[in-house]
Amino acid sequence: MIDRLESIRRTLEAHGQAHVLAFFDELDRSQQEELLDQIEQIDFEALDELIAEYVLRKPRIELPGDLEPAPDYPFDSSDPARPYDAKKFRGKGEELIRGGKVAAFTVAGGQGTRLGWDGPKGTYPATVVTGKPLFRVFAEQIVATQRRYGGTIPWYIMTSPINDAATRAFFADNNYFGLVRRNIFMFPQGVLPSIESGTGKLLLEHKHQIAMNPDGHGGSIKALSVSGAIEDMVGRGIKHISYFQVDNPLVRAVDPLFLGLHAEARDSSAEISSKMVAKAHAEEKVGVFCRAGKKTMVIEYSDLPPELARQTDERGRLRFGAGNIAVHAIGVKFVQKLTANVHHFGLPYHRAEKKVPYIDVRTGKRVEPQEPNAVKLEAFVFDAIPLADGPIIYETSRVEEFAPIKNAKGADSPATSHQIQSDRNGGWLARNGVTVPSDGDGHVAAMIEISPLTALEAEDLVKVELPKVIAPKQEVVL
Ligand code: UD2
Repeated sequence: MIDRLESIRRTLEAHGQAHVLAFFDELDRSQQEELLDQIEQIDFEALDELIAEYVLRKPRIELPGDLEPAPDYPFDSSDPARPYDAKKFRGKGEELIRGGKVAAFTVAGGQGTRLGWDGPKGTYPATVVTGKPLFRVFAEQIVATQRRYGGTIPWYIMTSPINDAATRAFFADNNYFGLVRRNIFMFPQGVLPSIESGTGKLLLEHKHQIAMNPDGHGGSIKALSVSGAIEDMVGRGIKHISYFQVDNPLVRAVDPLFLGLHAEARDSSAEISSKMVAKAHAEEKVGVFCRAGKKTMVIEYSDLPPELARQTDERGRLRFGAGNIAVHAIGVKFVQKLTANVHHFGLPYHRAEKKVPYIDVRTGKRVEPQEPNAVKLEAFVFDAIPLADGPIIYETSRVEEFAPIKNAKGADSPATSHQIQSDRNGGWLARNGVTVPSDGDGHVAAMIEISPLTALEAEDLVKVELPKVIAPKQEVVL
């Protein structure tokens, strides 16, 4: 222990971080071990570079001068702007699913602080009437898709060290939602220390613990590799990964048309493809797909100058209006390419200034900062797009597929998500001849929930016994 402590102390001193041992002598044996283990996990050489590049200075986001909107495959495949054979591509996607070539992948490592939910976000009760948790909604989609096409869709779930145990327990308590246990592969993402702004110092969250944060959903690329998930996929013959975030109960977890376009479209390298929806308004907080020269990229909402965000085209639509809903199809080979050199993981980091509580090393007292005091570094998965040869973008319909739950109140809250879920489900019923009440603003005035086990899309309701009329405010579960 003494030798180990001395060697760690020397490393810390060499990097100006020895203060994290300030309370070492007060700790009990297991806490001392925990702290030393944590310190040994940190790559201080790499951290010094990150601190110099992202914490002690703010890297300026240089927007390319030749920024243009990125082209996409429109939702309406007969749109004269870019017609395509949707039936053919859907068939290709179905073949891939049937042949066991597709895996589902949920990134569920985020901290969910904005929602104020004390537990992994995937355990949040998301549906309109029965309050089904997000994880169950995705599981039911996977079960239903497997039933329809045959073939197995293994499900990979990225957790974080903070919510990994709770996520595993939730799945076990729920009997894996009817899925086969060995087809679910969970792994925690990486973490990085949260760094004090201005000083570049590590912060102690507790006397025996350094403050750390998950390394962003972009960390999923590296985590897929180091966790062995990619190796597992290769062993199963998986070629494509259907990537989605844990916060969207309307996401089409495995979409045959999108996967078919990704794998087979002429301009797609099948490396990474993305879904987009038209932005609801100029200020909506989603990144937008852009192109500069030959590169396609997402410019995050906070980096897009307001004058560009507000520009309109000749049809009066937002020019930079292709909103990123964080749904991607990713080639297994592409992940292998990006992670071939584990020491040089290619995605850049983004800095976010946050309030991080810490123990003051001079007084030993806990400080709850009122203003942001620290920088958290995160990688974003969409930064992989410019690294791909032929990334494509496919437009989907907002009401069909995008109802995220991010905040407790206001935009992207349970209330807005419930309304969109009822709107989508009411639309499906109306298309099948049911009279559905409307509130006069174009929204459905009832609470309608449809399980993926009943229908994955509107057409599936043809075989279901449906009510003729739904009354205003009625609760319907199908
Ligand atoms: C993200 C996108 C935004 C838009 C929006 C659509 C970024 C930076 N912005 O906004 O452009 O596409 O989603 O809904 O991505 N996560 C992890 N590990 C982490 C961090 C996040 O697994 O370390 C997961 C998290 O559990 C969630 C998702 O990534 O499923 C979204 O993360 P977020 O809440 O940080 O991104 P958000 O909503 O600001």
